Amino acid sequence: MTTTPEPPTAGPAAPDAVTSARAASGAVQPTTAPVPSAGTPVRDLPRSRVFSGIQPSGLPHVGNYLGALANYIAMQESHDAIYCIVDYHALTSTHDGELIRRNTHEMALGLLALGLDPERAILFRQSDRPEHTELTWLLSSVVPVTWIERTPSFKEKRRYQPEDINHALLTYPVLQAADIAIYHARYVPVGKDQAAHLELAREIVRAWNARYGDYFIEAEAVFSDAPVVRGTDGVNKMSKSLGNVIDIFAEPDVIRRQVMSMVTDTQRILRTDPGRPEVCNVCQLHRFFSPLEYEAIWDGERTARTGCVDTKRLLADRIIETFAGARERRRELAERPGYVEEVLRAGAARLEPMARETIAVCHERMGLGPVER
Ligand code: AQP
Repeated sequence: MTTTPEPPTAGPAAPDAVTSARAASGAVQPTTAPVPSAGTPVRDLPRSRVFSGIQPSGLPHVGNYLGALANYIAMQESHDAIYCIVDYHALTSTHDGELIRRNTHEMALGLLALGLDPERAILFRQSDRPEHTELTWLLSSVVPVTWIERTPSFKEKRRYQPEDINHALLTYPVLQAADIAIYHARYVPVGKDQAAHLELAREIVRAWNARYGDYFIEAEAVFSDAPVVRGTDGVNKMSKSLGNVIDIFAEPDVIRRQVMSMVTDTQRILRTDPGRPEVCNVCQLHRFFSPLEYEAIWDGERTARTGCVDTKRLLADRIIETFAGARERRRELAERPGYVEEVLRAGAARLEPMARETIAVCHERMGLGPVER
């Protein structure tokens, strides 16, 4: 068995300052109000590469932000960070080309507005680096079909889109493994819903390494303090496809409406009934959007001094205030023609040498034709 070579480096190094998610988020969002204290403190993680991808399936919501994006932004300060708009993945559910194009643009704009800094992190569009699909094929040759048939997301999609169980949907986790492996990333900031995929990605590279010699890193998931954010229904994961989201970039009155529709503690029927902040999703979100006073808010609920409507109004104000700067920045960036496209293309160009090198090593080990480096 051969030893693992040092992975090639990506773009300029991030600054040395290693900070907590909260501090880093605040530091890179000069135009925003205080940012929620979501995010795993990353100061103890050794400096190495981070990769994560987000689907261009609409605008980011509070679940995406607290579960993953806050950590994207924090980790760009302390790691070599690579973030990707995964448009190849979106093809598994969206078959409208114009929509994918528009959503890719919108998602990139959103990430940049939230504080993702192209000087510190690489942001790119997955389909601009077609080596991802080649590596998917190469990895798929070591993946037993039973591994991917049992992934929870595949079973879920079978339920939610039974009329469209396409082959790409089945292969999705192998593409995800390739996305991470191609850049030799060690950490992957994601929400808990991605835990099974991450575990599978580790198994896939382990199987490849066992057959062809150690090369790929088994990447670790990094979860935030809010690994599963529940939606406005109070039960399910906040999710665009379930329509239970609180948007980040919507107009304030839309955000207010979404928050006011939230299901709270279902056992609190009368205004005078004591509430249970531990189960109330509105109270839980106050932990992140009212970090300095959530205990007082919870106390008000427990003693029925405050009603659910007041607590929701306050949460809506806090969410609107938290993202006001990002909303403004998004408007400014949207007025710069070509800016987003420029960032995405430059990101993909910086990654080309690393992606080609990985494919070249795989070709050598797997007995395929030589690849020009
Ligand atoms: N509710 C959530 N709580 C915590 N983390 C979440 N993430 C998504 N929803 C939550 C994390 O956000 C990142 C991007 O996710 P994605 O690209 O898979 O986005 P998504 O799954 O498209 O988000 P939705 O709203 O759930 O979309 P649909 O309904 O289309 O599937 C990931 O790291 C994810 O874990």
